[in-house]
Amino acid sequence: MAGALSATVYQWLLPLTGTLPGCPQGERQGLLLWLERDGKKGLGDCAPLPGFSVETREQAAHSLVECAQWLVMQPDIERIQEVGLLEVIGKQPIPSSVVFAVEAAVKQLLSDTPAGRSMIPVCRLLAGSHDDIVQAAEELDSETRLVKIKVARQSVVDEIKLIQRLDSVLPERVKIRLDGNRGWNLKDALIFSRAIPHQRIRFIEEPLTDAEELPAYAASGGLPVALDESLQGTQTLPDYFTGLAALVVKPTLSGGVHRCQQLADFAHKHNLELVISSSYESPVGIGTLTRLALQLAPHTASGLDTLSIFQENRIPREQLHALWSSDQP
Ligand code: OSB
Ligand code: MG
Repeated sequence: MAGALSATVYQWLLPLTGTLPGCPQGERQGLLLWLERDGKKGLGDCAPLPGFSVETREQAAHSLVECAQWLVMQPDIERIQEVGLLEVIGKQPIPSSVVFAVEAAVKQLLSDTPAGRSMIPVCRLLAGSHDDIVQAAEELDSETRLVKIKVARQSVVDEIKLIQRLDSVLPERVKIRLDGNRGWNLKDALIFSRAIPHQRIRFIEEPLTDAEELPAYAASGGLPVALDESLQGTQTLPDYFTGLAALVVKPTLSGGVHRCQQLADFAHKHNLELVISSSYESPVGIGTLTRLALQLAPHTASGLDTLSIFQENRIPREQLHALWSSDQP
């Protein structure tokens, strides 16, 4: 017989080395679900990202406390691990970041492997002005084999020039992942794609404002396509099309751990790369994502370089402030 489950919901605030859009200057805030049972613990990070998450942190906090109160009365949390939180709780709408935190905490509590640090290949994020990006590319360490660049932010001509400059400075071994964040129409995406060296590019994430045109883009000489935004805000699986190369799964934004496993099955079935990616979660959330990547896609570079904007790679205990606890109801 398992002992009683205790749960605490904390708020955290961590210093960054820069500032994220929509976040207080130099800071990132989020929530943490802390479960304990029979001397084992399970932690789940809940960090809605302003500008990307539909839920606010206040809405997530309210929902996470409700879930924690519900969880400590559940006799069978194993079932959450098997079928996912939404199935067990009865399909009421729960924000994605909250589903992620609950499923992550339950999964860690029920796992037998200790939460040690493991190595997985990481794709380096190169950001800033085009000059900053080129300079960072010139100074890459010898381990790096993949870099990620955001495009569709400046004129098509300037974005083409950036990729051509990168192609000339990057060592042969380094490939590029591009991310358009739905910034282009079909015509501009194709002008861009036809003007850059394809052998350098692994894939482009979501180049098009209208994602329904992605199959046409791929069929007209576009780059291999990865889905990211298309996987969010829905429970259904994407439609496969020729030219689809990868799924970029951000469990905080795309519905949690169980949904991530379903998307991993889809990726496997269609021979797609699965990239476990982050949305500026705390070091605890990055730990969950690292273990997921190790389990589901150990040989694919994950998108977890967001951690490098945090000043520390742990949450100091004094940065945790309890919002609710089953021990002091
Ligand atoms: O557009 O892929 C994005 C992080 C937060 C929000 C959106 C995105 C990202 C990343 C994560 O790019 C890093 C990565 O995927 O390599
Ligand atoms: Mg993306």
